[in-house]
Amino acid sequence: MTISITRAQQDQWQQTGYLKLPGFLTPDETRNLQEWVEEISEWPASDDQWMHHFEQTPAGIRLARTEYLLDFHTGIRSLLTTGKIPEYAGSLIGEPAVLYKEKINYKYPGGGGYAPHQDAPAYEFIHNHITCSIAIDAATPENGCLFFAPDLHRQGLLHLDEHGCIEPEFALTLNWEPVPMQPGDALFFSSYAPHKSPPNKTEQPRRTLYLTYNALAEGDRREAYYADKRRSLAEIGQTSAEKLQISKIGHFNGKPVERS
Ligand SMILES: O=C(O)CCC(=O)C(=O)O
Repeated sequence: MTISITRAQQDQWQQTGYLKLPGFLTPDETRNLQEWVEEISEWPASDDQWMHHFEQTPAGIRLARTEYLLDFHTGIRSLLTTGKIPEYAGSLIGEPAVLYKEKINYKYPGGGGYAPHQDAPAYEFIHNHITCSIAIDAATPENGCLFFAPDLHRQGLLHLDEHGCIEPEFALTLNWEPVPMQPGDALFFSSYAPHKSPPNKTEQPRRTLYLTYNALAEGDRREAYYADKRRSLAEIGQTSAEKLQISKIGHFNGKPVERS
């Protein structure tokens, strides 16, 4: 299959740094993905296979994120590494793309939001990368959909704070636009596109799949990325109890799990 991006889609991508494609997955593909995410969310915690990250919500300890899924789910592996998702990613990058990382953010009721940030500082092994997010549940401003500040993705890294996020004062000056999604919609965005999301203030989950691809010319760096991330989180986890660290940048505003 060869993907062709329309002129209008290219223009929007170039102009804003993100591109929403409604109905990107078929209803069958969407249903399959919803079932797979349900299955994955029931996997037990593991130290050396998939990576579950938990947060404290008003309803108790809930999953905030699961990542490193590829080797443990054949359906997910095929969806992420063959067909339209990597093809679209390659078309937008402008050359063949390879998966760099994959994660599900669950954002269950009461789940934390994300401070204004660009993804690029968290992805140290590559330069040319984009993310495809796919809605598992409807995403709205109330349950924590993404907000973007358009037209800034060609400016490299913006003013960053000590957590690797966009300086809060500077973030307040930006023009943030919500990007609501329906299940099966895709949203591609540049790793330099400033984005943020509020907490989930509703009683329903807002689960989203995030897939990051890099130009194959930069190599397949996924295993190196995850080895480094596991090492780094193990070190941080031992020294910080105040901030819940689920990434190499401190963008997640979820509450650390309260241990009794
Ligand atoms: O899932 C969200 O609400 C935001 C996710 C995000 O920006 C990230 O994981 O870097």
